[in-house]
Amino acid sequence: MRRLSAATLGPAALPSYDRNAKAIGILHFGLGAFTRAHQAWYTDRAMETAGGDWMIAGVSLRSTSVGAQLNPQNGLYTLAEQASEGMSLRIIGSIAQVILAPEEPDRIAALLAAPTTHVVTFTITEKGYCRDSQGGLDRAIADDSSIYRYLGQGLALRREAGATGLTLLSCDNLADNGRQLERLLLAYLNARDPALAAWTQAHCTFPNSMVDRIVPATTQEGRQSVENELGLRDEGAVLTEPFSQWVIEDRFAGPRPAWEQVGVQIVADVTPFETAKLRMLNGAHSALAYCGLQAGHTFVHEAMGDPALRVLVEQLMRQEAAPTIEAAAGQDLDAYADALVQRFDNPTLNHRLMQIAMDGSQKIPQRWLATLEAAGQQGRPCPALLTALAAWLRHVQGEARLVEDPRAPELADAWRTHGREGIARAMFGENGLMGSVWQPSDAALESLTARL
Ligand code: CS2
Repeated sequence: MRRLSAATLGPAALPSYDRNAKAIGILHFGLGAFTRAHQAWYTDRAMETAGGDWMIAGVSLRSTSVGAQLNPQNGLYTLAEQASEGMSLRIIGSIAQVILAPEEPDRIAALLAAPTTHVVTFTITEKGYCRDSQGGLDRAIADDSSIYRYLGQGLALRREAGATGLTLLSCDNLADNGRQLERLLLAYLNARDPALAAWTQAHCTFPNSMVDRIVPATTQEGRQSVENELGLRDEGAVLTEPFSQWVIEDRFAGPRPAWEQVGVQIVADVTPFETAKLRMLNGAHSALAYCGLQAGHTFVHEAMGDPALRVLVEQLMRQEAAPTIEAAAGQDLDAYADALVQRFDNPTLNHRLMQIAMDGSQKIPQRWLATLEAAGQQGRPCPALLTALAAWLRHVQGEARLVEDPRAPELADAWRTHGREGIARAMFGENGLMGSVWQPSDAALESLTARL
């Protein structure tokens, strides 16, 4: 089968804008499947609708596979939306090229300094921010090969060139993601070049944003089904659900794509959307992952088909998480929970629980612990969340090869040292390994221990 590329794709299927005539306006760090189904899709449609020089240069921080998938295809790939009624395809043209960071740091710095670059976006996952358990910058990790190093080099060059500031837009599932990026980057720069930190603070902005689209890792089977429809081999194909949402705080340092014309909400305050998404969608996802795997399920929709887990997820979203969220005007949390149940039920996505179970230590503070803390302050117990937390603790106690988590060795050690009776306190009590987001009562710790 011939490979998808600008040459093999018929003109009718190519994006309507002239890709070669457009400059790169966005540098993206962490070009995985999610970006291809989300930010790149919005930007593709924004260029089609309103024009502008908003091609994306995607940086792959470690993996060589994304470049191997997309560069031979001139950055083109298929986005397939899957619903029970079938699959619909769109060719996305907004990615110009993929750069492998360790091989071409100077190219990244040059793009960060280029006057045509205005926006830098990030999907580097929770652990990519190199936070310690108290949320501060973990310098030992950050010094090594983190985004901060690349940003530091690029911003220094940009300041020298006298260019305008950049919008640095985090698209990761962290509470207050923009402010966290700002705080961590400034901590990194301040330790090396305080004048550059001051320049960055004065000229760059860090909007908060909420991103949402369920994007399972692409499988061979998925690629094959796209190939069958497209008539071309597409190594970069991504399959996703029809739903998508992007809410961005209106805090840009300079020009940006006309994202608002293609469904992006640009708002004064992202917090209620971000909190609802993290505590309800992601919170439910992580509960399904650990409880579902332990009940022998493989996919999200299978776990949702398990009556006991369905009740657990409903309870977690509606009775435990929702009451901790101050909804924005017009935001209906009950309807949101209804829609989430439907999305989780999608039988065509085959979203693996194992994919969600990864990096739990980085995810559960904003997904569960913040809810537990807020509910605790309101005097409400959270039995569903405690059940989920117990499932996570059992998960990290389990076979090491199944636990993908940057803190896995530390967590396994804690189990060895403290055992079943002491693990809850060692993790969540005063000076616990998981930091201070949740300050549990003795009763909550006992209730958690009883579930182990
Ligand atoms: C998931 C998310 O893997 C995970 O941890 O909870 O990637 C989730 O699918 C997205 O945030 C949905 O927008």
